[in-house]
Amino acid sequence: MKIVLTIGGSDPTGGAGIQADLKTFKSFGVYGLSAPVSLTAQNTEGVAETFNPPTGFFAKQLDILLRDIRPDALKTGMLGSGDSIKVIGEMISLYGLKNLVVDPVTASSTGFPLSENRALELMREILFPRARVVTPNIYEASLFTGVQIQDEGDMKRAAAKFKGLGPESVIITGGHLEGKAVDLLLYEGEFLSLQREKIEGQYHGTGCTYSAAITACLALGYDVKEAAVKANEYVWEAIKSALTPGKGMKVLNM
Ligand code: PXL
Repeated sequence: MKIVLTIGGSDPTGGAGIQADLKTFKSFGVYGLSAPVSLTAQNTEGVAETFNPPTGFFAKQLDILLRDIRPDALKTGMLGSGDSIKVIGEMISLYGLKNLVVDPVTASSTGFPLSENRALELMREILFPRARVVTPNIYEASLFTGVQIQDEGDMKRAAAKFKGLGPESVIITGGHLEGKAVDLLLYEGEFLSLQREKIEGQYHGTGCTYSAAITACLALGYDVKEAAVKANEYVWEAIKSALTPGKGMKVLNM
């Protein structure tokens, strides 16, 4: 069985973060490892507080794990502090990890900040150049490229600029676009746009689930284009049958 690692935040609702990633890995038939780098106190109405355990302990978690098990692919999500990113960079080099998917999480769906500013700088410096794929949503893509995104043309411009930050390929997820939902892939110099009818509503954890699906597919040996198609399909189906377990946002059914 292929093995996949997620490094990210813990979300007690199970809708986002490493919990959502593990469920997605299970759906794709890969074995999931998880290293929580940050803890959140949240429910479906929003994030109340976050706590980053000491960086030394995070480093220990990864080192002890990777000494024993080698993942076929890995993803990063919410990283909280900049120091954790330095650790991830070191571990990737030390253990020669391949198939890195970076979901450049900056804030929760309700706008609560999930990464300090220094972390954004270090994502740029350390993670993007090592990534096989980056999977920003339109807000994250705007933040890292300076391109305001309103339509598919803007997404293409932002993807081209993001490619300049070093990743092998870029997928901008466009579930938050007005009108229609478009995922825009820039892979081997070509754009591919995956369009869906927009399903209205606030869904928690779509970005985490999408990037986890991409990671699982890379571990399974699909190329980035095939992975994008499969992840788009998976998230679409999970949104269509979303659940409302609490008083706030819906969560994906998986
Ligand atoms: O969707 C981004 C995200 C990632 N990771 C964790 C989260 C959230 C959003 O709330 O809680 C742990």
